[in-house]
Amino acid sequence: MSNHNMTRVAPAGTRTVAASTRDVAASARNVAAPTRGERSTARQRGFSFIEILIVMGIISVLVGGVIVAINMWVQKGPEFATKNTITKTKALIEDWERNFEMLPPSDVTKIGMVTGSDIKAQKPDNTYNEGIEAVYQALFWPGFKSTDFGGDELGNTDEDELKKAVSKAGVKLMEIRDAWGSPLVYFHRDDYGKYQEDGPVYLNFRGDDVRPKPWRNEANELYNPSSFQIFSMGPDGEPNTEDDITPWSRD
Ligand SMILES: [Ca+2]
Ligand SMILES: [Ca+2]
Ligand SMILES: [Ca+2]
Repeated sequence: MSNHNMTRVAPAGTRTVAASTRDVAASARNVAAPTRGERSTARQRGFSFIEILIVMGIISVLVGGVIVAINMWVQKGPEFATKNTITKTKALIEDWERNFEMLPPSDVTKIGMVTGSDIKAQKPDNTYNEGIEAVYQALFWPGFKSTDFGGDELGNTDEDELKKAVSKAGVKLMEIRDAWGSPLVYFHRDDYGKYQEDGPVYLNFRGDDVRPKPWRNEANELYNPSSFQIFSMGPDGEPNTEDDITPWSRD
């Protein structure tokens, strides 16, 4: 085909296209104009209803998910945090034992003797929370790797302090605590016997005196007889009850 032929054909095609576009536009006006309002109203109604259903469905799924998440956080959050703190502290105590070939004593005045250092802590002003206070001091003792605890993991329910710091733990006799604010309980194996009848005095998050005892199983056998026990008094702040959190299974 020559160029001449193409230029002659083109206007005819353009006219045809233009004509058919006019036809379509005209028929669109004829057909669409009277019914557009009705159709869009009907469509709006239909979509609104379906949209409401979909949105309600999405909202109920989201709300349900959020409620489940909040419930899990409220119920499991503190428990989870407490388990983590116990697991971490237990591992540090085990490292401490490997390092000094002794477990941390439950008496802060004995740490110097156990570690073979000349440092001797004075006798604390009170006997509250002494096991876990001694652990905290021991974990910062010279010769042991540095230890980190988050602010939420520490408390001082009995607000006591040493007159002079003996370690990087500082003067305050801090306790490693659970997520409800009670000190964790620590028993060196040597404590099991003496605390079987009368446990040491701990001050829980409510400010109540409680007397935790070494945990025993249903057969009345001590857990961890040759090492130590560390546990949380749980949400009720009462030791040796069902809600206590122990790093060993009590099933
Ligand atoms: Ca104390
Ligand atoms: Ca204290
Ligand atoms: Ca409890």
